[in-house]
Amino acid sequence: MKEFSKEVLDGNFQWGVSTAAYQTEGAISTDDKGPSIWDVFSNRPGKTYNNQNANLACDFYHRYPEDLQIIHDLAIPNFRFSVAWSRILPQGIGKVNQLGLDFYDRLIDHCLESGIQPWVTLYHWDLPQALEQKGGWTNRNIVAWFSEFVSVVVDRYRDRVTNWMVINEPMVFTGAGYFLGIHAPGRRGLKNFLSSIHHATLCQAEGGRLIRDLQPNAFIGTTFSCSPVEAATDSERDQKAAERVDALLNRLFIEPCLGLGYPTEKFTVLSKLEKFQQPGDEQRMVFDFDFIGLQNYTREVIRHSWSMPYIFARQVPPQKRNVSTTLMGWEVYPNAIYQILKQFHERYALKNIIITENGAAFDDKLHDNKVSDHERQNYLRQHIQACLQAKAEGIPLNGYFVWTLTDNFEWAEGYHPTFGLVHVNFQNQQRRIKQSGYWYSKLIQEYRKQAQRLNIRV
Ligand code: IFM
Repeated sequence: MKEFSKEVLDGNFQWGVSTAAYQTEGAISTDDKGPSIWDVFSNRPGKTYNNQNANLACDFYHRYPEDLQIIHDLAIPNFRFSVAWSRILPQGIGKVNQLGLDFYDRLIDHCLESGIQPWVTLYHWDLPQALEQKGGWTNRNIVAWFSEFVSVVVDRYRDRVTNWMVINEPMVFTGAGYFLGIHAPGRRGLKNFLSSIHHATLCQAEGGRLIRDLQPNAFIGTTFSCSPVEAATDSERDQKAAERVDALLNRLFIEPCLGLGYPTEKFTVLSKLEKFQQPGDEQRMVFDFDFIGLQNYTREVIRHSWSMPYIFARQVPPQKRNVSTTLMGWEVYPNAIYQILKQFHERYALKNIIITENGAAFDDKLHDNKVSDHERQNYLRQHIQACLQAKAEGIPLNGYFVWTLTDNFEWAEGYHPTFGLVHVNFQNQQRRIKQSGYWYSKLIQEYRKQAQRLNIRV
């Protein structure tokens, strides 16, 4: 991508890279950190790939200066990371851990000293275990617990952090953690799922309101995982199945926050959410975010299936469609990110969208101390092109963040799917910038240069 068209050059476009606390920090009990649900889950036998855990992960807790140096050297201007709730409130509520606050002070200060803007996610799936013992996301008191956490964090860092994201991918942590039981805390069943959905929806909006009150100039967003959903055939049954999956994956969390309520008409099981709703909740679920973070990796092809309870739909796996896939088994389909941007734009007329995650896991090859990862570079190039195409067509896309900086702990999949722009040798924690990292850096520089040439402020 050497030349960018005038329509996409925008001096305020935010290029960045994303990470999350549990996937990188390690130091799970250092400096009085309390256990999180992921510390407990990944240390139980049989829960993750090869029983791997993130007790050490990338040791970001100690090595953040080195990682920030890499971001700085690659001239990536924005860094998204999350705050580990149980580092700051080891029991989830109550006593604040000064050492935990100090860590994020050091991290944020170091970002700013290095010319890197911090983008902070408040909740990226690592609930304090002490709160899980009280019911976790299934307990409505989570709204008060989460509010306490948000207030402590925002109050502490509002003088240095402007960009906040309230919750990361609520559909994934409620679906995988409270319905399928394949993520922490490993709960299953419709009741756990629906209650956690409703409470996450309330927290999403309440978190936004709290930040707004504490920091009127904050730039507040929240993030959603999303994929365009296609029916495998034209049959009415497959079309309806695809609509149910779309309601679940792409509509469930954004619509209540826009004041549209839950998308029950397309997926009637969701009407059971009423059971957890109290008078006034419709209004409590609404918040006018400054931006919506979309996180896309692939598309879904869906057919009707009687064997899947409630949803009566099943994915047609990419492996059966003879298409290329990543190490996660996800189809490589760059048009997906364009389609999903268009879908969100056409449905909701959002004022500001940022791609807060996009990236791919491939089997990287290390030769002569170099990591040549052409597949990732191609993947990123095609996806960025698709994003810029959407922007050129008038979709208010104002940023793009690669998932992720360093190879890290990919939840239940452990360390084998490597998504990083930077390779990590997990034996000795040595970092090596991959080809894709250098390529991404060049792309950002080229974009900025061209924007400057047009006298667009950068
Ligand atoms: O690693 C995850 C991240 O934590 C949330 N979004 C998707 C990524 C890749 O699976």
